[in-house]
Amino acid sequence: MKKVIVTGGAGFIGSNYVRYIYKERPDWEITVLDALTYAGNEKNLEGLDKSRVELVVGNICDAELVDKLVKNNDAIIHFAAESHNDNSLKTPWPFVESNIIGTYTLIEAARKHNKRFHHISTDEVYGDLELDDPSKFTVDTPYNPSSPYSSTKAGSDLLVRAWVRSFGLQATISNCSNNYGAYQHVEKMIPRQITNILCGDKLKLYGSGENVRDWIHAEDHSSGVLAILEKGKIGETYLIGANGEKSNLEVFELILKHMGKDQDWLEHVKDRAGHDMRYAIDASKLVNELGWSPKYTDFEEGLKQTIEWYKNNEDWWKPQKQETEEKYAKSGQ
Ligand code: NAD
Ligand code: TDX
Repeated sequence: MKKVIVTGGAGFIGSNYVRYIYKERPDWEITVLDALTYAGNEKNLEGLDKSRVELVVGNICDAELVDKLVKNNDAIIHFAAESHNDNSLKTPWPFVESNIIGTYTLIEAARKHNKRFHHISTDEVYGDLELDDPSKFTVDTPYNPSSPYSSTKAGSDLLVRAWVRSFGLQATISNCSNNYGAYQHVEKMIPRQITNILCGDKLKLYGSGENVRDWIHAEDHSSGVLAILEKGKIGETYLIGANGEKSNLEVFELILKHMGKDQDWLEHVKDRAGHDMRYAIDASKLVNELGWSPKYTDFEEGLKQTIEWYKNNEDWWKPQKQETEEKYAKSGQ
């Protein structure tokens, strides 16, 4: 493998992956295929040598463009998606289009040209767990998605599985838990709260805050994806997670602590419709079969670094902030 396409490589996790393989695989040529939606940002790829990383601004639903790119590369690592649950509850169609039709378009090209395909998915396809349930999601957990976002991701996973079985597509799938780190759009929970404080606004907690998310640093997601791409068994699904379960309230309290604010800065707002209670990943298959392990095992330390990044990169997030908050204000959140 020398020439790879990274779809969604100008987004949060996709650009982390591009920077990761740029460093770890110096002989690879990388083509980023990204539509630069509101969530994509060319600045996420700044500083990378253009002779090794080419940005093609285009849509994964554009079959002609996709066919041309896939034909000329060895592998496709597919991150591009509409990714935010709250948006999917307001306007579901872009999620159906990008997540389902976009994935269909890519796997048809990969099948035609017999190319290696890795599909990036989420733990949300499994639905949610009760707070007192001792179990975690495994690759055998039945699909039970709750939102338009997670149901379109589930649909895209099922397409990939069917293409493997019926057409022999050379594909693997990974389902990862909640990512955090630099370059995450301010619509998502952690950057929203950090940048709210930096703007003099309160933190906005949905409902009671007892919902649990299983946090992983984006760079650990990237190293997991590279391990699966290179060592994973064709047709298999791997779960990526770093044992980072925390209630939302716990995360909010850590943000308050490290930004020197008290509980008065915390505001309870309207809950999300259909809000999943708890996600938890059992990543033992990835750890035991492929020898992967996460580097960022101290969430509080990773969160402190993330807070510093947002403090130091106001130019990056400021242009997204007002529009994002206006959208939230309309829904009472
Ligand atoms: P993001 O919203 O930050 O980035 C998505 C990128 O995809 C953007 O650059 C956008 O321009 C691009 N894109 C969207 N639709 C496109 C289209 N039709 N054609 C071309 N490009 C398009 O998302 P993210 O948080 O980086 O998530 C990346 C992937 O990881 C998604 O597949 C998501 O489902 C998955 N995932 C995310 C998380 C998380 O915590 N954020 C966890 C598990 C899995
Ligand atoms: O302002 C907020 N206040 C709040 O309490 C926001 C934006 C969110 N929340 C809550 C909702 C969730 O319980 O925080 C939790 C995390 O919310 P998000 O950052 O929106 O993430 P989530 O819905 O859990 O989904 C994320 O992880 C799985 C990603 O956005 C998905 O792309 C990924 O598949």
